[in-house]
Parts: sequence; structure tokens; C-alpha cells
Amino acid sequence: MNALTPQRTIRSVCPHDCPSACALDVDILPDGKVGRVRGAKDDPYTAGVICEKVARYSERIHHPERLTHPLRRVGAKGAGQWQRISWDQALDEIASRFLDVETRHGPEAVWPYFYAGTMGHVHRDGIERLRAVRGYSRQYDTICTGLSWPGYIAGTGLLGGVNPEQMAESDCVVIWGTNAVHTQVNVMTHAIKARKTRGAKIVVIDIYRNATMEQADLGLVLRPGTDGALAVAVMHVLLREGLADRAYMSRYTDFAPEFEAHLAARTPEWAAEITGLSVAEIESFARLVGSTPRSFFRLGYGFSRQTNGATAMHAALSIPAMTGAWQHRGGGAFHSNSGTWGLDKSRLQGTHLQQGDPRLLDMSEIGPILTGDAKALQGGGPVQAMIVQNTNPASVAPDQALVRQGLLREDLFLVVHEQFMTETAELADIVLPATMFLEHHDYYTRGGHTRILYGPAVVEAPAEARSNHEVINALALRLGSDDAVFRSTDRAVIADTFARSGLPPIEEVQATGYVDKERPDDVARFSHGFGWPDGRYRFAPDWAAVARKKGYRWVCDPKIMPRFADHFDVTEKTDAEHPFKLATSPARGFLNSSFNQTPGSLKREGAPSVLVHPGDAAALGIVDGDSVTIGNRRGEVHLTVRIFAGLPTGTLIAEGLHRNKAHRGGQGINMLTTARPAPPFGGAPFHDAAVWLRKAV
Ligand SMILES: Nc1nc2c(c(=O)[nH]1)N[C@H]1C(S)=C(S)[C@@H](COP(=O)(O)OP(=O)(O)OC[C@H]3O[C@@H](n4cnc5c(=O)[nH]c(N)nc54)[C@H](O)[C@@H]3O)O[C@H]1N2
Ligand SMILES: Nc1nc2c(c(=O)[nH]1)N[C@H]1C(S)=C(S)[C@@H](COP(=O)(O)OP(=O)(O)OC[C@H]3O[C@@H](n4cnc5c(=O)[nH]c(N)nc54)[C@H](O)[C@@H]3O)O[C@H]1N2
Ligand code: SF4
Ligand SMILES: [Mo]
Repeated sequence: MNALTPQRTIRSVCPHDCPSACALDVDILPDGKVGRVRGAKDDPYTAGVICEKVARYSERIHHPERLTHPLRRVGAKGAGQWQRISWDQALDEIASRFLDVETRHGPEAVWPYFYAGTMGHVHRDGIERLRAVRGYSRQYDTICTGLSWPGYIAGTGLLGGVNPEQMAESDCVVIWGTNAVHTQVNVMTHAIKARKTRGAKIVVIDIYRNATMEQADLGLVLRPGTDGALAVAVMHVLLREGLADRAYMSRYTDFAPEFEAHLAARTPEWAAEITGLSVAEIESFARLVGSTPRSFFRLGYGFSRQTNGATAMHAALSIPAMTGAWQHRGGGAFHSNSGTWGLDKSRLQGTHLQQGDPRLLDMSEIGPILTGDAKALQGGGPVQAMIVQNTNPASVAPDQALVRQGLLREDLFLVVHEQFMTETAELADIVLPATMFLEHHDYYTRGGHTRILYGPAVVEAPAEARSNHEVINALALRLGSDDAVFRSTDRAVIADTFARSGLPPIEEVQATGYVDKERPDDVARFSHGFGWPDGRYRFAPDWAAVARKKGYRWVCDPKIMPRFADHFDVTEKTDAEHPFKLATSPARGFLNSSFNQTPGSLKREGAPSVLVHPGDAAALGIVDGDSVTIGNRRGEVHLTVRIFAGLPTGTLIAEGLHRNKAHRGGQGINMLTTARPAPPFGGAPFHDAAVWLRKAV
């Protein structure tokens, strides 16, 4: 047997923050290392297909730069000088510094900060247990879903939709504002199956001709932040041409003469001016979905990362409510199933331990928060200590200049638990080495399909790496909490959560790899009514009701929100000084900032670049390969130009979060994005930045 012959193949789950939540078959080699990783063929959504970055996981898990020991900074913050310390030294020091901050400034001066590096619930959400038991400041989770989820719920009343596997039974799949070829490849598997078996049309709506649009029958390239205008003009055409299902609307929606009058002014000519699409493009799209009962609207996150993203999501979602596509198998809409799991995570998250009612700090506003913005601090005192798990804010959070300035504060005690020496870890006082998904037990859900999956620990962690669960427990015990949950194993917490949630025991789930939580089809397509008390879809959203339902917090005057589905003209405006709109669309080889250190991904992505329309380039005297600086009031970034005709003039696309230091000057793309919370409830408009572009000197 040579070293590459698999010793065994185990079933696991991709842990990364991607809606697909692929079931994986992982080869474990005789030396205990990870070999090939494939998509499970017997998982109906994965259907044997995964992305290339995870197929090459051995590059990531066995990367020579993985963190292996706790480190304490010596010298200035960010200077890159470290001293190796033991786990006991590290945990003792963290506990005593946290207790000191609690005593001097109160528990709200400590802000545990996390996101979705792993989507395993135990190792992602366990940090909430530590927060609860100490009464630390809470985190308002806006960075990814803060715009799209409220926009969807505003219409349907529930964050759930038709089983996405039914895309394969559709006659028209509308892939709206998601670059699925890059970000959730399995959408393509099911959409292309519909094309092969039923001759379905694939429509892609984006702001550049991306890899997904290359696969489309109809591609609509519009100006950033104008999807609401397209959607209402489509509805105008549906009504004008008798393609709206009035019987469906009168039974299932709040459709009213006032809304019809509102749409009467939203002509294709009006929308063409705003979107940059032609009247013919808008009309042919409307006729296609209006005459194809089985039209499936697969609504992504990308188009919601605009300041008007919540209303854009709601407007796009309103189209199938007007055509009645929800009534037909293969028709309807889907954004996320995250509102449908029905899990009881009270013990995992330590609900029973909650101390006080601490302030809620917006994670997207980490820059303003750490630099003392009183509004962002909710009127409270400064944050003096943080533990960061599962996220890399010094790369991924908006307004990077402020994030960096804040994290570098001498009086901030920063602990970062990581797999790699990320930009955030580089600024820490103490860095702790973390395990990867094949080194701990966890269970996983993701918005993109209907299953809860289980992934066991199957390989040894490198050197002294410890899991998030172990670190949270060890810290809580040192801080004086004696609750039994802090002495539990990850597997015990999974067993407990499954039992509370009425799921089968782990052993049973492990045998198939998943539990299917698919809802009955009639329920998923709202045949018994939408998720509002009167059962009606809302063309006129009640945002206050959305806020009450989900605990969202207003960040604007409620009166500014449009009354009906509409184009909401609040995106960042270009001006003479900032003539371009920049979007930071996802790169295929990276996942946010993850994988931006693996060789295969770096080879695919090359140097950080920006796509520029040939007309814009000519006007600026710029040619392919030129080095340019892009900037605005928030900062500047260096990139290499790639001339690309598949976008509107005035639009720039910079794909992916490269290492900050991969940019000449060491500043990443989020130097240009804004931390100003977008209406109505916050969220980061990553694809909405007005900028200038100059040839670098
Ligand atoms: N390879 C890869 N996969 C990923 C990620 C990654 O970074 N790389 N990120 C993961 C995460 S955390 C998430 S949440 C998902 C998100 O995945 P998606 O739902 O695909 O969302 P985004 O990645 O933000 O952007 C998708 C597309 O939206 C487009 N877009 C931007 N603004 C507009 C607009 O105003 N209108 C329209 N119509 N389109 C617009 C962008 O150009 C891009 O092509 O992907 C996950 N998967
Ligand atoms: N410009 C721009 N910025 C963006 C986006 C964009 O489209 N454009 N997308 C935004 C979106 S959608 C999101 S969701 C955020 C995501 O931002 P993040 O949640 O920060 O995502 P990642 O960059 O993947 O970083 C996750 C980190 O967690 C670490 N990690 C993984 N597993 C574990 C573990 O088990 N334990 C510990 N301790 N660490 C672990 C990884 O090594 C990695 O460094 O970024 C946002 N930022
Ligand atoms: S990143 Fe997404 S597509 Fe790739 S394996 Fe993970 S879940 Fe599947
Ligand atoms: Mo995300």
C-alpha cells in the first residue's frame, strides 16, 4: 500500500460559510492525514459535486502555516514578535485580564466577537455561553444577513422557501444576485439538470458578466443597487399584459388598488433609465417569468449588499407572488431555510445562564465601536477586552482603517483564537491555536437546503491546537462559573441539542450523515397562507412587524422606508470626485478571507485586481495590467487593472478578499467599504462604494 492509498473514507460536512453545506467523503490516508475530499454522491443536494477549494482541503488542513501553540505578543502591537506560552499560562492570563476589566469597567466592557469560520453550531455558537454567564456585551449579527433576511421576511413572514432541489423541476430558474458558480456551486447542479431534462431557461441577474452568467440563457447586467427598479418594472409589465395571477393575489396577498396605481408609474422606460437595461430586456424577462408557471426564483445575498438591499430583496421576491409561481412544483422562491430548523440550542448557548440584559453591539460597526463612536457604543463605555473566534475582522469587516485603528488600541486586550496568523491575529495580545472541522465533532446547518448534517473528529489536531468548545469551557471555569455545561464535551452538547430538538440520536444521524428537515411541499410553498397573521404575502411591508418578529433594531427613521415594493434611492452616490461604483464580489478560490493562503487558491486568483470597462479605461488612459489606486474618503487600495467588457461603464468589480498584504501598501479592499448601518435594521453594504480610480504613481 503506498502512502496515497486511502486507509478509510469517512463521511463529513464542509464547515465553511457557504449555503451549500456539502456532505463530504474524505479519504484518511494510512499516515492519518487527509487525502482526497469528494462530494457525497448519495446526499441529494450535494449530488457528488463540491467546489475545487474544498476538494483540495489537504492543502488547508496540513498547511505549514497552521497555528500550533499559544502565543503572547512581545513588543508593540502588530509588530509580529511572539513568545510561545503554555495553555495554562494563556488561559490564566486571559481570565485575569477579563476579570480585571470586569471589575474596573463592568462586564459590558468585554465583547466576545465571532462569526462563521465554522458553521458547526457547537464550535460557532458556544461563545454565547461565555457571554451569557459573564453578562458581556452582546453581538448584533448583521455582517452577512442583516439586509437580505429582513427583506425576505417582509414579504413571506418566514425565512424559508421551496425545497431548492426542486430547481431541477423548474422550467425557468432565475438566479438573482448570487454568483453560484463561485459561491454555491450546487445551485448550478440542480439548475442545469432542469435545463437538460426539461429544456428549462436559466436567467442570471448581476452587475457584471460573471462565471454564473456565462452559463445563462438570458443574462441581465444592471447597474449596482438598481434591482428594485427592475423588479417593480417587471410587475408593471405583468399587470399591463395580463400575466399577473389576479386570483392568486386576491387569495394569498395584500394586493390592492393603491399598489397597482404605484406600479402604473414604474414603466420599463422608467426602469431602463435607472438600471441601464434596455426596455426590451426588461419586457422579455417579464414575459418569460409571466408565461412560465414553473419559474423558480433563487435569490442570493449579493444584491442585498447594497444600502437599499433589504428593499431590493423584497421587491424581487414580490414577482413570484404576482405570477403565482408559488403554486406550482418547480416554481416559487428560495433564499434561505434558516428560519425552519426548530432547534433548541438553549444549553449550547447558555440561555439559562444569562446575567443581566447587556447592550447589543453591531458586529459590522466594529470599526466605529473600537474607535469610540458613542452611537455605535449604544451610549455605553468603551470596549476594553475581546475574544475573537471564527472570524477575521481586520480583513472582512467594513471600514478597515477604523477596524485596524481600533484593534491596535494599546488599552484593548485582544485574544484571537485562530487556525492561521490572520490579519486579526497579527494584532492580538494572545493568539490561541484552533482545530479544524475534521479534528472535532460538530453538527451543521446552512440556509441552502433542508438537512442537518453531522461531522465527526477523525484526524489528530496539530500539536497543541484546541477546539472552540474547549477554549470557551476552560475560560468560563477559570472565570468562576461552575455550570455542568462547561465540563461537557462537544459530542455531549450535540447529543443534548439533538435530544432537546426531537432529533434522532447522534449514532443514527452519523449512519446516514444527516437528518432531513424538509417541510411538506404545500407548507414550503405557503399553500395554507404566508407567515403573517392574515396569511397574506405583503407587497406593502410592515417593517415594524418584521423587527418584532426577529428582534431587529431600527437604524433609520421608519418613515423613510418605501410604502410598497420599490426602488429605494439610498445607495452611495457618485460625484465628480468619486465617479465609479465599486463592488467587492466573491472570488472563486477564496471564501471570504479563508483559503487566501492555500497554494491552489492563490494560483487561481493571482494578484488582487479590478475589472474596468474598456470605455472607462480608455477615458483614463489605462491599459490592461496597469497598477492603479482606488480610493474614497475612507481609504485607498492598490490593485492591478483587468480590462473587461462585461460590465456597465462606471462600475468596477474587485473580486475576493486577498490577504491585506497581497495589496501593495498592505491595505485590503475593505478600506473602501462603509460601516454605516444600512436601513432598516443594519447590515454592511459591501458592494456599494463610490470611489475614484487613478493610475498608480
Ligand atoms: N468562492 C466563494 N464562495 C463563497 C464566498 C466567497 O467569498 N467565495 N462567501 C460565502 C458567504 S459568507 C456567503 S454569504 C455566500 C454569498 O454568496 P452570494 O449569494 O453569491 O452573494 P455575494 O457573494 O455577496 O455576491 C453575489 C453576486 O452579487 C453580485 N451583486 C453585487 N451587487 C449587486 C446588485 O446590486 N445587483 C445584483 N443583481 N447583483 C449584485 C456580485 O457581483 C456577485 O456576482 O457565499 C459563500 N460562498
Ligand atoms: N469586501 C467584502 N467584505 C466581506 C464580504 C464581501 O462580499 N465583500 N462578505 C462578507 C460576508 S458575507 C461574511 S459572512 C463575512 C465573513 O467573514 P468571516 O466570518 O471572518 O469569514 P472568513 O474570512 O472565512 O474567516 C473565518 C475565520 O475563522 C477561522 N476559523 C475557521 N474555523 C474555525 C474554528 O473552528 N475555530 C476558530 N477559532 N477559528 C476558525 C478561519 O481560519 C478564518 O480566519 O465577510 C464579509 N466581508
Ligand atoms: S464551500 Fe460550499 S460548495 Fe464548497 S464544499 Fe463547502 S459547502 Fe460545498
Ligand atoms: Mo456571508
